[in-house]
Amino acid sequence: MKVIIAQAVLTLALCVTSLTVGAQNPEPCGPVPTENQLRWQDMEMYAFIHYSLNTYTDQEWGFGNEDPQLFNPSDLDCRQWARVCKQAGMKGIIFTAKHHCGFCMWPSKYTEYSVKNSPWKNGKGDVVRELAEACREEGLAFAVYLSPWDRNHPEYGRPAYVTYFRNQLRELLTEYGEMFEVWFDGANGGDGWYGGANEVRKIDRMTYYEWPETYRMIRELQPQCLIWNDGSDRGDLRWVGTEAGNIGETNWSLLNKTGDVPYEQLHYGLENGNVWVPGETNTSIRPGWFYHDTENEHVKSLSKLMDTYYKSVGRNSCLLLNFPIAPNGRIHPTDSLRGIAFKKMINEVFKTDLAKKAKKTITNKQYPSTLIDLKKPTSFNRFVVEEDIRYGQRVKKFLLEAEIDGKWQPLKDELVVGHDGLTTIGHRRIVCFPTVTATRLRFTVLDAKCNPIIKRTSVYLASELTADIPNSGEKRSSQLHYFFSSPKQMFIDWEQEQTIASFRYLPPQQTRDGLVTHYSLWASSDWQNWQKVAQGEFSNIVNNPIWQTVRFAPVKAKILRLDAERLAEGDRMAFDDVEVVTK
Ligand code: FUL
Repeated sequence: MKVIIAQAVLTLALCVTSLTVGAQNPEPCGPVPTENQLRWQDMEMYAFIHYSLNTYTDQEWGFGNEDPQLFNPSDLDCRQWARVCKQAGMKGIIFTAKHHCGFCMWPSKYTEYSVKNSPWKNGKGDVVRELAEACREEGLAFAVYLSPWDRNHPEYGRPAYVTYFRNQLRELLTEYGEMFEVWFDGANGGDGWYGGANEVRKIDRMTYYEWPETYRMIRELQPQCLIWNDGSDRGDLRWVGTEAGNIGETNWSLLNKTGDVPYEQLHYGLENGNVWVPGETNTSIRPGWFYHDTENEHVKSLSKLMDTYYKSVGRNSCLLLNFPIAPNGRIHPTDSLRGIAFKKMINEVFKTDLAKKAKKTITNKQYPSTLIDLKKPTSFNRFVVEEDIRYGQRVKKFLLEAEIDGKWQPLKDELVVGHDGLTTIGHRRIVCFPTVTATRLRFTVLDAKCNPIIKRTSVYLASELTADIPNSGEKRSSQLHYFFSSPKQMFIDWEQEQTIASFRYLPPQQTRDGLVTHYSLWASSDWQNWQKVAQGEFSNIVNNPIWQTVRFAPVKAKILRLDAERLAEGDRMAFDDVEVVTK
């Protein structure tokens, strides 16, 4: 074994000489990735698929009492999902085998709340199996999302549920072939149906699920499988603290093995952390995770997807991109076309490395540096650099310069605000900047934890994306007259009676303070008599603060009142915008 390692190190030292700046140091520099994590990093992009009863109730979080009879797709086709994902450049699929509502997309022998009690295929269907097989046929890796929070199960919150959860996981890990990842969502809003109890159940997310025991079982049953977990015990991958589709420009693949992980560490990692836990950037191709007809116009634009790519894969992360399934059982054509266009655009941008034949000269005077001579004036706007992370993540700060009209000019990352953005590198860093024309450019490592081991420097010219479809409409648009009578009660009034059929709420985008998670809506025409028109929760609003739409039976009224029943934080309701659809 020792000999093999020594040979590997020697080979590395020889083949990276021309691209390595600084003295060779194949000794690991701090924590290093496992084989599984290295394989994961190479996947770069893989898909999420959200599909459950929510698809038929137009919800993001089911309460747990939704009727299995609602699950009856006319045209469910897992092969279509797999084909679309493959053509969109995804290397695998993570499927919501069970979302928070508890409904199982496979006929689990541990519950009646599953596809086996739905009309689809007369209760003989198994979505997990169909998808696992479709993935194998397309050469895609397969994985499952199994929500620890279960709003259906009567025992949720008690020890018996943990056994149930583990039994389900064992079922999935033993009967559906190899999985590359298991996804344990940390979301928990407390309330649920819970077998009819209809109450709030609080758990201690650090201890309740007994993760060490579950991890042991996963490692034993599927040693290649990665564990994603955003609560308590450290898994192999971490959440990045947002569902907007970006990770920090500074992104260390490290955390500490124990202790809390605040937002900054999720997003930026921890420079001197003692364990390798890289960030996986998850986002949806639409505003929500589940399919909603109202979002058909808000599928992410190509430029938004490219921006997401640069801010995930281009920042030492992998991209987990969600494709929701429409009620007919297929990925909607808008999403599939956009996904495929996205992959084509990535191929287009990274087709020709303009520095492939360049002369690269490495110097190590004050700082280790690579001079890239392109031999003739060349236009470019993307720079790609990679460290050999098998030996740890090292670079803390670098400088990129182009020689324009005889003068060295610094280039900065145009996707970063406030500083030049040239900090960590890791597996891959893509620096985007406005097009420059130059013959020579220079890459210099200004600060590193150990001698840097750089395995790639490349230069590209991306075409500009101009004609684009506007994204998700998350901007202020309201012309309504609204005012407050208390910090938790908002009124919207009109001169005359209106027929009102829906209300929309855009939560504050930069803070959780005042964000409404539970609401009731009331209508009146005389300020005296109020009719309740809707009540509920804005599911997942904390992690994904997008427009929330509440539809109700049309009502004639002069005033609409929003009561904030519960706030995520603070005691004063906040909003970025509200909208009311009147007829
Ligand atoms: C969140 C969940 O609450 C959402 O519904 C979705 O599954 C997303 C990927 O993770 O935390």
